[in-house]
Amino acid sequence: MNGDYPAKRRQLESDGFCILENIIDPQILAQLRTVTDKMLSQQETAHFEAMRSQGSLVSVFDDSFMAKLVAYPPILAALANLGFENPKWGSGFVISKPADSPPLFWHQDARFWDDPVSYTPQIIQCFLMIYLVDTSPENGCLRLIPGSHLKRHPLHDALPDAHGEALGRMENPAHLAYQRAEGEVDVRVKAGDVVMGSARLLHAAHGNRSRQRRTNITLWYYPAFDELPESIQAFLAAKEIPPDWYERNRDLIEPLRPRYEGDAEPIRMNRVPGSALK
Ligand SMILES: O=C(O)CCC(=O)C(=O)O
Repeated sequence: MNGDYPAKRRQLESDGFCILENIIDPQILAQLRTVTDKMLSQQETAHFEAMRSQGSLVSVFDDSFMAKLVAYPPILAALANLGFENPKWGSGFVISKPADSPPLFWHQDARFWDDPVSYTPQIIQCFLMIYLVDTSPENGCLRLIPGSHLKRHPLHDALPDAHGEALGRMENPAHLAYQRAEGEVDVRVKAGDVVMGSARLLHAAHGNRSRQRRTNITLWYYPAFDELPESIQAFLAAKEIPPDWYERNRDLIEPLRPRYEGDAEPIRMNRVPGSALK
C-alpha cells in the first residue's frame, strides 16, 4: 500500500482532494504517452483553437487502450484502499497542454447542485487525474482551492458556469478565470501519481512555459455509486457509453458501468451551486 489511505480518505472529504502516489507503472505510462500522442495527432487545428485554455479535450472513447487504464488494477486497488469497493466510471478526457501554452480557467465540474447531497461531505463524483510527465508551476501543474467543494468562494459567484466556449478559446486573457485566486495551492506530482478530487472542487492549471507537452488524462469515477440518491444513479445509468467502444472492452468496463433498475426519474442537470453553498 502506498501511503496512509485512511488519512487520504479524510483529506478527500475535508479538502476535496488527495494524491495517490506512484500508482501507474512506468511501462504503462510509456504506452499512454504513445497512445495519447496518436490521439492528439488526429485532431484538427480547429479543436486546439477551441480548446486553447484546456490544451485539448479528447474523449477516452477515441481509443480502446484507455479501457485498460479505466480498469487498471492498481487504480481499483487504491480506490478499494480508500474504502470504495464498488466504484463506477462514466467518462474521461485527454487534456494536453502544448509547450508554451496558457493557463486552464478556474472551474468546477459538478452537475447535481439541485440535490441536497451536493452540500454535504458525501463523495459523489471524483476526477482521477493522471499526468504523464512530472508537473510543476512551470509546465502547467494543477491548482486547486482546498475545501471549495463545501464552502463558497468568490469565484463561485464570479464564474457561475465556467464551461463556456469563450473561456476555452481564451477570448479575454485578462478574465478573472485565468488569474491567481485566494487560497489556491499548486499540486505538483510525479508522472505515475494520481490526483483524486471532488468534481465540486474549484480547480485550474498553470500555463505550460516548458518546451515539452504536458498531458493529463482525467477519468471520472463515482466511487460510492450505491450510496448516491436514486435520481443521480438513474441519471448516470442513462448516460450512454459508445456501443462499439463498450463492446470491444466489455470485460473490463462491465463491472464499472453505472446500473440502475429502480423507477426514480433522472435528476435534472444543474452545474451552478445554489445558495445552500455557504
Ligand atoms: O489538465 C489539467 O491539469 C486539469 C484538467 C481539468 O481541470 C479537468 O479535467 O477538469
